[in-house]
Amino acid sequence: MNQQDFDAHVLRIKLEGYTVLSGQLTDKECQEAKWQLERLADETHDYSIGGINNLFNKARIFERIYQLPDLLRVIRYFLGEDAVLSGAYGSIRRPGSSGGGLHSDGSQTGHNRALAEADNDQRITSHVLGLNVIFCVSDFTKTNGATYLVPGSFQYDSFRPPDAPVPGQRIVEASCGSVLVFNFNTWHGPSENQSQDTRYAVLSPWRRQWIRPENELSRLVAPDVLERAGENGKKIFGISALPPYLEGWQWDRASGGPKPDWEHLRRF
Ligand SMILES: O=C(O)CCC(=O)C(=O)O
Repeated sequence: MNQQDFDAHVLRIKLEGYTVLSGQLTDKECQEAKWQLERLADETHDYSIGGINNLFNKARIFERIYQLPDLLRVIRYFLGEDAVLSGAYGSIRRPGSSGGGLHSDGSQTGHNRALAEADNDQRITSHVLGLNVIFCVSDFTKTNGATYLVPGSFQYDSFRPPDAPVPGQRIVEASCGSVLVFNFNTWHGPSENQSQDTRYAVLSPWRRQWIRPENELSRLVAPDVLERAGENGKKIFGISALPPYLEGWQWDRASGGPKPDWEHLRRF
């Protein structure tokens, strides 16, 4: 991505709360991802978002979600060099799937989980604390259940969206292989699938390293997956962000564990 394109994506996220990076996955990769999502759904018989989770551990194709330099550049611009992946979910929306309500993220483990009484129902909007990254594994169209969102809503300080339809809400259309990136304070949701086609996606939320992730990926990531991710993986899976459970001088921050002399104190 050249500097001009990068600047345009950054500006869109700053102004509207979202952007679309096209051509991040090839058609062949999308086909493989679809096939793997169907396989996993068959195995678990669970089509809910929680049903197909931690995808990077389940097929090599899903390791691509944190290997794309243009995407990482945008994520790290907003969330810092040590931004962490917070989950990797599969989403299969069959013809006839009803739409989901507008919501913002961060309400399970993040900054919107339990606002304090003194917050007066106002969420933090001054900085980008998290980005949701949705891989369009099939085309996202006006009728097949594509994500809809309210541009600019990330700036609105109320945690609760007004009743739908909210003025300005729009369905994001994007071709297969594109990635929708949005500030997780942006009100969004899946739209109704009125088409004859299934909509496939991979949802991969990212957070600042000091925000609790949706899943403790530093513990969940499989050793071979982490190994393949190399040095970058320690940041992405939050390993270098782990708070020490030993004294600071006994702790190796980069590897998220005891220094060699204190290996016998490692907790598993
Ligand atoms: O599946 C979609 O289009 C939206 C997903 C969503 O609402 C979320 O990730 O919070």
